[in-house]
Amino acid sequence: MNSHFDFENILVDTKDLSQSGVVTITLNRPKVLNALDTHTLREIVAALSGIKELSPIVVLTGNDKAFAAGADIKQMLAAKPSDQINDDREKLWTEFCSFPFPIIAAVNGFCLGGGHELAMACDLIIAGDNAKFGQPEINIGTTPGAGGTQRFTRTVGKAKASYYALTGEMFDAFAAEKMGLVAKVVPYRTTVVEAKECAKKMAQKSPMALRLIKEGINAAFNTTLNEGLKLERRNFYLTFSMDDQKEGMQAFLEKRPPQYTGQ
Ligand code: DAK
Repeated sequence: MNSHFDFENILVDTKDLSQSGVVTITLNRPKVLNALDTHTLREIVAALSGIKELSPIVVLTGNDKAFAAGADIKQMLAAKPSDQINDDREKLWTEFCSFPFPIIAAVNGFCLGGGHELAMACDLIIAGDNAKFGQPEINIGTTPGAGGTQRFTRTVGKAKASYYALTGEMFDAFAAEKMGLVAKVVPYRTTVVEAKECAKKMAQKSPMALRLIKEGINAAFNTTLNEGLKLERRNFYLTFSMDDQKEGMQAFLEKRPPQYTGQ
């Protein structure tokens, strides 16, 4: 493996990249339930930046006990507002969210606070049946800071987001599925396998089309309906300048699998 993929707090597995177009990033701070300190976020963003040119589909996961139990409370305890403002976490979150290709969160165990926010910042969540979600910041005298009042509310609606963010109660994978927060619940031993299968399916599609769809879906969170529809239409028109659109439609008519080049 290339040396720039050697990190302290994450494992980056690129062995499936050339065959199936999938990279797996595993959060690896098991002693603190994968608490997300700034260094870990920096490593995730560096890993994404290192693979971006290869148009990969990314699976982001943790271990059986925790996807991530939130931002690192030890790191935050003594912080002043100025430390928070000057910290580059905000920039790192923005960079994470602007990764152009799909990121699938494969979530087992605790997925709390910043961990939940990180999973929601992915394109979709596949949850193991042992997953526990929540925004417990209220239990430690603070508030969510990376989407726990925003993405969460837009995804599950005001009543559920208010209930969970204001009580700090956790909810399980099946409740999360019912609320539309997770795409699928699977036996926890198979979560990463299922996420990789889903990633492999995506990796067979046109990377540019995937990118445009991701952009469109994210726009549904950020813009008015009319603005979003305009962007969607422009992206649709744009595909007609792509070899991949010609190839996809040609292959359909010739009853053969398409061979996309990403052009
Ligand atoms: N940070 C640091 N250490 C943590 C941790 C965390 N979030 N969560 C767990 N740990 C550590 C524990 O301190 C313990 O360490 P030792 O005592 O062994 O040294 C070890 O992990 C195992 O945890 P427990 O002994 O507590 O394990 P249990 O199974 O008994 O309980 C638990 C598991 C997940 C229920 C519990 O650990 C827990 O409640 N953890 C804290 C969850 C939490 O409050 N998370 C929210 C943190 S605040 C922002 C971006 C993001 C954020 C804010 C701003 N910007 C971009 C501005 C996010 C904020 C947050 O996430």
